[in-house]
Amino acid sequence: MQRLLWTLVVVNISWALATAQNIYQERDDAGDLPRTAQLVQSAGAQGCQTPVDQIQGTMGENDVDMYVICITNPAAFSATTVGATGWDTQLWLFRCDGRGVVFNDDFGGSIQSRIDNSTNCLPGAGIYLLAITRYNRFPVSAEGQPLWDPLGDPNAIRCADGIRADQPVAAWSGITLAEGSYTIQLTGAFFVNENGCCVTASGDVNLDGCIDDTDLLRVLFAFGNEGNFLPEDVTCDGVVNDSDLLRVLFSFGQGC
Ligand SMILES: [Ca+2]
Ligand SMILES: [Ca+2]
Ligand SMILES: [Ca+2]
Ligand SMILES: [Ca+2]
Repeated sequence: MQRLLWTLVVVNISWALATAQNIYQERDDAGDLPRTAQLVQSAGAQGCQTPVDQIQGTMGENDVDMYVICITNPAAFSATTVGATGWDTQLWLFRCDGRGVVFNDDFGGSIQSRIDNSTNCLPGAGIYLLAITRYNRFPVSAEGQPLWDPLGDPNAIRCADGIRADQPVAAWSGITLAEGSYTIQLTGAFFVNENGCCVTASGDVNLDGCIDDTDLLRVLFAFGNEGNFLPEDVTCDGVVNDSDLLRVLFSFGQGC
């Protein structure tokens, strides 16, 4: 009898664990560009290991909410507002450097959205930026040109196919009304750590687990380079300079 009781307890606990949802709630207002995107982070959650099942937030007027998430297996990834959000959403995925990856406006006959890797747009595992907007607010390059073709099929799940698909998002165009709350359901998405997109913050430029002369050389050869989230820019301030060199030097030998 006692054994049966224990079995029941264990079964109940496993059931509770299996159905528990890891929900991330937007804090204040998530930003709309890579530099201001909100880290999907939680006390007790491990970067790229603890799954996040849902993101909940609020959409204001002309709003864009961008979140930093980890995707370890592109084939397992999906993000959708279908059946979970009541208004005309759009979902966008970007690389950390701001270039467009995949987008959907209206999925499966609804006005809500779903993105996944069914169209093979994701270049691989890594840290990504997931953004939600209301229709019709869309990302543009520094010259104001769209990253996705505005005349493309709104029902399709599309890789960046606009005139400036090769450029990072610099701003958003289009005016939208406030819409209130939303829920994005996720699969194959994980929390990130405090470094977010700055994956080489430890000084391990080539991500081989050891900080050594290879990393030092990478920084030296990239010295003076500017851009978003360059691996050699271990401080992630947009430029490779002596601060990056110092960080690698101070961590030299770690993990080797
Ligand atoms: Ca926002
Ligand atoms: Ca839509
Ligand atoms: Ca290394
Ligand atoms: Ca730097």
